[in-house]
Amino acid sequence: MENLCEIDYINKKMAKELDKIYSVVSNVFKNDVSSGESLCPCMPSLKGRLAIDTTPKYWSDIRKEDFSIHLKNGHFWQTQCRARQHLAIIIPFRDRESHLKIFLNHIHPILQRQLHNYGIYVVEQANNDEFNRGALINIGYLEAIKDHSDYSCVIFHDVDMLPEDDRNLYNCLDHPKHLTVLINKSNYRLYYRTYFGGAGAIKSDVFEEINGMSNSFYGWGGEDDDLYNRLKSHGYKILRSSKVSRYTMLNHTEADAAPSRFNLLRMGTRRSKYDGLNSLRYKLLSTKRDKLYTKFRVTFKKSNIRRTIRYKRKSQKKNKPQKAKTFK
Ligand code: NGS
Repeated sequence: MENLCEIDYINKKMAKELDKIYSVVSNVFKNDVSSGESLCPCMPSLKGRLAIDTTPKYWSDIRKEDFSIHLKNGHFWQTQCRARQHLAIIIPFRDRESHLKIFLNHIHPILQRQLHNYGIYVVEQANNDEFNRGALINIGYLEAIKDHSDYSCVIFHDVDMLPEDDRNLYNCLDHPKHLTVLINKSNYRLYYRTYFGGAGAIKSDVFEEINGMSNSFYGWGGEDDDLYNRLKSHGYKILRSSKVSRYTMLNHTEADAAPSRFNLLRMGTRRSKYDGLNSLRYKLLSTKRDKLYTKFRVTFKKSNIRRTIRYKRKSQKKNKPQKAKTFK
């Protein structure tokens, strides 16, 4: 029996009702979190709407904050109660150190208040090709489970997205959950019905079942839509909280959209069996263990990924999905 919370802000009606009883419930649970053996409550004591601090930060100041005290390598283990889930938070990354500081300063206290066990993994693309968000998330997942095999929930998270409300629970349910539903940049409206970008939570076994994300999307756009299509084709629906899933997006220059993305999307679900976790070839250049995060610096070759895909397509019928390889 998994430790999933039945309560969540999944639909508007429920959110309304929960909002009404929120203050009462949080006070009740505040007194209930005492024994190290008891399961953490689904609705821990939370703050609700948060102030968003986007001012530039120094690493040394962040490390002095209260939330840093019990962090090691970006990992936090609950001591007050038994956490329901163990989250691997995966951040695809390149050249955004100022955002990373603001993000970590903001997210750590939220995850700790939500009573999770978690590890934060920053996955940095070292090769100079266009950014490949899907491959980085896949690599982050594979390296995270090597680090700790008991991660039950994968959270992929763009570094520029700051949650505005800590009742937006970072946990996995049976179906994948989209976290970044309402973003300031879009005037707090959902971009489109099938949007699954920004940040989301997928159970680890579901992420493996769909073979992770596609490794083929270089440059901006489409890889999140492809993930949505993969999940749909495996019979999953995307859950969204209303009202509390609000985000501030940090400013940055917009990348050029990749012209190839529509073609890749069209063939996406057919390709998914041999383009994903099982076709990754990458090299782990270094692992940095910081108090606030673990960073994997990785490189992969465009041609390698493409060649693997072509090869797999020819031999698809004969071969079962293979384990990911690192190249030397
Ligand atoms: C869609 C992109 C998604 C992207 C979304 C929001 O058009 O990858 O916009 O982008 N899909 C395609 O291009 C096929 S945002 O405005 O947040 O940068 O996530």
